[in-house]
Amino acid sequence: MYTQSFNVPDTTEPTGAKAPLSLVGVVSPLSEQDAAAQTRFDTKLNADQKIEPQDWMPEAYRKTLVRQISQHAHSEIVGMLPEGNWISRAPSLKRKAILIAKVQDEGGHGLYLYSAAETLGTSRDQMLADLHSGKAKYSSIFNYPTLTWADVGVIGWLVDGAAIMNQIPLCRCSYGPYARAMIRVCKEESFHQRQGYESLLTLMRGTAEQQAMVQDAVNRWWWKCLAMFGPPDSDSPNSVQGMRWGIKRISNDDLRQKFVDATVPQAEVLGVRLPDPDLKWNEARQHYDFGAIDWDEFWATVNGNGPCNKERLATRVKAHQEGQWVREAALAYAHKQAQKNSLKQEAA
Ligand code: BYC
Repeated sequence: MYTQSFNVPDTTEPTGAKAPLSLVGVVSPLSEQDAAAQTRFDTKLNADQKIEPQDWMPEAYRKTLVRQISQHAHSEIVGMLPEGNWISRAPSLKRKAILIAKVQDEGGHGLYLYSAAETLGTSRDQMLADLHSGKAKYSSIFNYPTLTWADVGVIGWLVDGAAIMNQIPLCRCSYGPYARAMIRVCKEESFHQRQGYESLLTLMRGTAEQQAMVQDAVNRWWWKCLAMFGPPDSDSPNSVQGMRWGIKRISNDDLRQKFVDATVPQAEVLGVRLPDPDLKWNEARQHYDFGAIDWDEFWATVNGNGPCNKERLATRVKAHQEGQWVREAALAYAHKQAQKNSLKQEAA
């Protein structure tokens, strides 16, 4: 997918920062040229051009991208689990087909993102090992249980809605492979959000019990979705540098506000109440004011102590172990094909 990562770099580019692993050893580092390389990097960023895998980049920029993209990839594949739980219990064939397709899309997003992270010189094995050992983070939102069918609709409407709000600016991220992966991810997420909303509209046109089920799900997910955007800007250690590098384009608090402003009218159409007594339109700010988020709960969840953290990780590790034979079979097949091809070439 990201074949540009295999381009041979310009040998005059110094490697003050590490080159992708596949290129290490090809270029001799010339430290006196580091400043010139940094200037070229800065010039590209200032001109809003993309940094590509073969370009020189500061080591901290590479590390930040590996951190964010791998966390994002992990969120996609762990995000398959809460919804996957409902595939066998979807209320109709149509809903089951939609849910299977959505969960499969999330797996695909994980694959694009792992591929994008690999262009930075890390390996998929390393990223997965970090996820499985609990060293790597993934989105807090996937550590809560999906108790009823309405949760599946609410995840589509609110969780995917929050995800899109955060991910659209990432299509303009300064790192080319990440930005390009996000364009496709956002198109699919937008479909996911609409299907969630449509499923909730159907429930809201149903019985009083179905309506109460939707309201209960909204009550449980609303605050978790607001926290999903990350800590307040004043407590966000990575934001300033991330924004300077053009990785992050809009701050955590500004995205959260955009999400609230966009969601309130959707809730009105749906006929649900957002569970916040402080939620009200502020004429002076031209935005909705909203209440305080429970950051202690957020950090407890991020640090492994949410209601489903252990269950999610155990399921991921089990799925990985059970897939070992598939990976081995694919490698054995690739090896056989390579041998066949080289025999053919020798004979020709
Ligand atoms: N959960 O300085 P900050 C999806 C961490 S996929 C856990 O603001 P940054 C979907 C943060 O990593 C959704 N941890 O960081 C999938 C940092 O820790 P480290 C995932 C969080 O990077 C399937 C620390 O808190 N989306 O929606 O500038 C089905 C300080 O934060 C969270 C992405 O990953 C959190 N919610 O900003 C349905 C998008 N928030 O790494 C839906 C890409 C913060 O220093 N990522 N932390 O140890 C981003 O845009 C940014 O990384 C974040 C955080 C806005 C998440």
